Amino acid sequence: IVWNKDKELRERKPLYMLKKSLENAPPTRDFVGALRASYARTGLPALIAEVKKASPSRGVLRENFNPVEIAQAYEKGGAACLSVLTDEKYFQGSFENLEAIRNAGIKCPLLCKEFVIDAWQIYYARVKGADAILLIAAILPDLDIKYMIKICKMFGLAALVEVHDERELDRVLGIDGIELIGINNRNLETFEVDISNIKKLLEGDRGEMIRQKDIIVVGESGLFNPNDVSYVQEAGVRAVLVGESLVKQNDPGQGIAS
Ligand code: IGP
Repeated sequence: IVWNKDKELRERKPLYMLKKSLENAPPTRDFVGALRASYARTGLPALIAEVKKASPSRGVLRENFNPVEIAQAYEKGGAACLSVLTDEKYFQGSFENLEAIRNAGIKCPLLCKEFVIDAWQIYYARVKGADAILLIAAILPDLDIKYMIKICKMFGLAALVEVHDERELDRVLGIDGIELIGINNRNLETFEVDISNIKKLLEGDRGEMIRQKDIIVVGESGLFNPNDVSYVQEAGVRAVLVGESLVKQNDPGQGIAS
């Protein structure tokens, strides 16, 4: 897969045109704080519940897909934060979904789940009501990650920096100011999912360094039941990102307790 963003980037407004919208954007909410508070309260990994219609590996996950209803169900069910897919090509998401969820008065902070390759996308996510954005180490050089983290700080946005292997994790651990690291169990090239990936990456010195820096690790993908969640918690995870297993339930909020 090539994470092709040509269409969006071609249609983008220049930054100076976004400036007015930026002034009117809703205030950001504390994404990292919400994760910490939930973990402190429950002693269980904080849940980031994902509003996801489809994926390249699984196809359409839910037929009657109403993003606002799903977000409301997640909030009611006890999610700490939400993740909203905005990529259209592979996930059938949209920035309109993000905006609609933000405007529906959802209090959970929102992660904009996008393949960010250009700083413009961060400004745009902010305009559409995001409280956090995703930065994928596999598609961004270190310099871009550093630069984008600065932009996020300027806006009060959190950055979830995603890694899949040791090499990416080591790169990211060398960058200052990172508060959230996502470890993806899914290989974005082969789509294979292996939840022991988190354990492998957090063993030894890397796990120690993460604890010292008080970075929150988010366990991402392929988590389906309480056993999976305890397994990654034991490995050192303080938050989890769950999409498929929740979105497929009749009532997506009901799934959270179980
Ligand atoms: C959710 P799952 O297996 O619970 O539906 O996974 C989330 O981790 C996954 O959607 C994801 C993702 C990504 C999607 C993780 N990293 C990067 C798009 C881009």
